[in-house]
Amino acid sequence: TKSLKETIEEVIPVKQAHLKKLKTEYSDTSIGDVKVGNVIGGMRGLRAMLWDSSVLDPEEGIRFHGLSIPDCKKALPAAPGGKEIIAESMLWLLLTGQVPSPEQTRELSRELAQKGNLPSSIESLVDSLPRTLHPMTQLGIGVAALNHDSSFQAAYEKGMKKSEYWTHTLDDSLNLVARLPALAARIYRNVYKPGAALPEINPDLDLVGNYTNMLGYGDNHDLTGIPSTGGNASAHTAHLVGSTLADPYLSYSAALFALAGPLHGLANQEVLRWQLSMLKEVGEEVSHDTIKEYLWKTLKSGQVVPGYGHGVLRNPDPRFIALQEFCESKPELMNSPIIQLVKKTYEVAPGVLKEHGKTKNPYPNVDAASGCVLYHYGLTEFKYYTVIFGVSRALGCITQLVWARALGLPLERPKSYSLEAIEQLAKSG
Ligand code: FAM
Repeated sequence: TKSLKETIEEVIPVKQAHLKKLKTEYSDTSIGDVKVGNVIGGMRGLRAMLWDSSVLDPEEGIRFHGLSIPDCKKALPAAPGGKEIIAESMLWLLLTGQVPSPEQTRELSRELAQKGNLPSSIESLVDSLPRTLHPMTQLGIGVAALNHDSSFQAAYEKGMKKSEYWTHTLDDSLNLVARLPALAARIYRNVYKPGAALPEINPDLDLVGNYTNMLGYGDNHDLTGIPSTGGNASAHTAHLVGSTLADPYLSYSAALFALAGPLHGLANQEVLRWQLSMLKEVGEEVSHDTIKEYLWKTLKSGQVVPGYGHGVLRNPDPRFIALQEFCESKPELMNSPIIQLVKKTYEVAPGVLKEHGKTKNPYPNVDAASGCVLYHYGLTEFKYYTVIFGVSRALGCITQLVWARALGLPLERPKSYSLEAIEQLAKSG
């Protein structure tokens, strides 16, 4: 069976030829207008970014190389003893566009486990951070510092050829993904369980199994996340920083700091805070009416309803639906008051948000449910939730970094204009 690197190597000439065709045949063809609304509206709707491994459709949600999340669940090898997609098979699909065999997936698990230990200098660095520093800040610092051993940076200093960029980017990227569980688990231990022993990486476990084991939850794949990719703030940040030829560690640490914003990844922490304060206020006997009242209270106080709305999607997020289905398949989850509350809120919130009339998408996004599942499993430290999101999201971001280097994509540099200049352009255009 072919290794991951050999499989990518085979796909590269096909993709390079495709890019060349686009360049020669269509470089001057327009695929959309730029409206003033796009420029002052955070570039929403602008068709301005090449991201090969996934496409987000406003109606049906994300597809990875053409496969929807339900397709992926059917096609991709599952985690040992479970039904959920194993992270390694998703990583393989993202990087190659191909579904791996169970053997290839296992081999990748072994490779990642073998590379998973943190260098001792990084352990000391993370251990020296104050416990009160937000875990996301700690994760970003740790990931950036891993570039101490960047293969890309070392090869660049020696003067590598452009055609070799992708192999070093792949090496760094796999090292990064491999080390994230140990780094993220160490941060959890330091902040919430100081002095507790930290299990070693187990070479027989897969990436998520090792992560949950080091967090102290055994080999529990129920805590697995689904990675997401595309033009969202964190993925875009990784792409932008990577385009400067910063190595994958620096690029992904920048992405993590974008993910740490409350309108983005921090929303899962915010959802739980919000749902728990609802539970406290209305008691456990919640009804649709009391939830409605609480939703209006949030909106009238000028706050957003966390976990609802999306920059692109215009339907319930399929990742939210997948999590709902996952909860429905487990009776103990369906009995959990917090999961019941998420479900009931979903039955009411779209109606309230439609009546409120501001958000273009009144439906839940992935964060409406993810934190609540973790809470149910006993991981009650909200500030840590975005770290878990940051571990799973790496798969999508590093994939694009490898492909950007394999395709020789250039430095990103959109043209910016002042208010005055935009008005002049609008008047003359
Ligand atoms: N509750 C109340 N108002 C909302 C809202 C919500 N959940 N979502 C959007 N709006 C408002 C928004 O603030 C804006 O108001 P103004 O015109 O006063 O500025 C208006 O509706 C139009 O916004 P939009 O075009 O529908 O959404 P955007 O593309 O600007 O923003 C989000 C998208 C995700 C930032 C926004 O929906 C939001 O703030 N949601 C709550 C926070 C959240 O759940 N974020 C997580 C997103 C998730 F996908 C992720 O990144 N992990």
